Amino acid sequence: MDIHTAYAYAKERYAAIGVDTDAAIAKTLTTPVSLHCWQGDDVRGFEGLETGLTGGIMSTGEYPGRARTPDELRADLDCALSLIPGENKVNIHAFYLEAGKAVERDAITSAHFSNWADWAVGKNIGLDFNPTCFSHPMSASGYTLASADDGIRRYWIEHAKRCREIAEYLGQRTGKCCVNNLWIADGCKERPIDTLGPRLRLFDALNEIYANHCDHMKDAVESKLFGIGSESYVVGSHEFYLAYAAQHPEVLLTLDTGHFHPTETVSAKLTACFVFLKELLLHVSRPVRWDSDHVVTFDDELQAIFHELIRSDCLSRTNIALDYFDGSINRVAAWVIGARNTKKALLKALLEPVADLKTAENAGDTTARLGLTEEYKTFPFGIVWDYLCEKENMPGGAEWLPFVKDYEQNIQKTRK
Ligand code: RNT
Ligand code: ZN
Repeated sequence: MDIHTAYAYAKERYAAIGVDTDAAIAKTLTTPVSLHCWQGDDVRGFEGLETGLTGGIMSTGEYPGRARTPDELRADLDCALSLIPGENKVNIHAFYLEAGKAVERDAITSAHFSNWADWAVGKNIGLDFNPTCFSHPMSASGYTLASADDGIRRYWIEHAKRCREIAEYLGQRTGKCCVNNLWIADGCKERPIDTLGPRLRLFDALNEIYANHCDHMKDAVESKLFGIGSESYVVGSHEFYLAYAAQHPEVLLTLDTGHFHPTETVSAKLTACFVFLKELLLHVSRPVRWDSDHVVTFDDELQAIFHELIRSDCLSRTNIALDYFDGSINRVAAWVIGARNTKKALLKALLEPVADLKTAENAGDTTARLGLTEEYKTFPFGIVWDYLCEKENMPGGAEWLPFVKDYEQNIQKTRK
């Protein structure tokens, strides 16, 4: 059976429950998902420092073909983007600069990112940005923006200010608003005596960094429960940034799916945040027992997140970005798998007759609520996804895999 015949059937099944599959496809295609550049090189960046990855995060795996240069990384992103239907952005970190020489992080400028901007403009995609406050000698103490050392703190404040200027430049060049996300690893292996002081310093630093308004970028702050080496205390905790974002409406809160206690879920937090915050940034990731940053799979939590966003009509207030780093499989495939899964979860949530379910709920019909949501889970959603791919001239099903295998054979394996 060809995909058009199959789609006609699926469309009819969904129409019978009041769902417009064409509208769901259109919405999925126009909702951007931001691909994190750091999946392509195991979070190493292009500064050539000997520091290695620090900040309590870790990429594991020795799969061959890691991108070693900006051109290789962009070529890998080109390959991944050619296999991910719909609108996408690319998320870069400050240490992916191209300076041709060593530049201190408190001296970076938009000129160091003009190649990224040219590339994105050529592809008509948006860019997002992140200050890099780890993998650097000035972060070796475990503290950056919250450091008690004036020299260290000022260094990172200047870095963060420059990152906002770069994000503004990227937003201007691409014509698409650039989300500038701040995550710092500041924290401690053992419980400090003074846990308030660092938080007061971080609060002051943020107020200084965010003092002026920018038109083409928006800021976000990302909390964390713990990292390797910050098991007992993290300055930028969830409570800290939730309160900060509530008090500073221009600053978005970032929710990373790996940054909470293993029994807490981001899906359960979304609507509580939306009561107080106008926008969120999501770091879609997958924690396995800890903040392990595994490739995003089509699991219950991913689906629950998108159901929450659609059922509460908060999708337009959500910026969607991916955040994981797996060096144990083909790194281009890691992007493709995670991004396609994220878009599938969005599509599936859009294929639910939300208004009818709310009617049943409001009428107190909890039997129908459970019975119907369970039945809708096995509606022919896969056919709608395959049709979406076909419509966009993209491989449906697992047909993307041979493209990645070819790319691996011809390009990535030649990297020694
Ligand atoms: C780390 C945070 C952060 C990083 C990136 C590289 O725990 O999730 O978002 O993954 O900045
Ligand atoms: Zn994150």
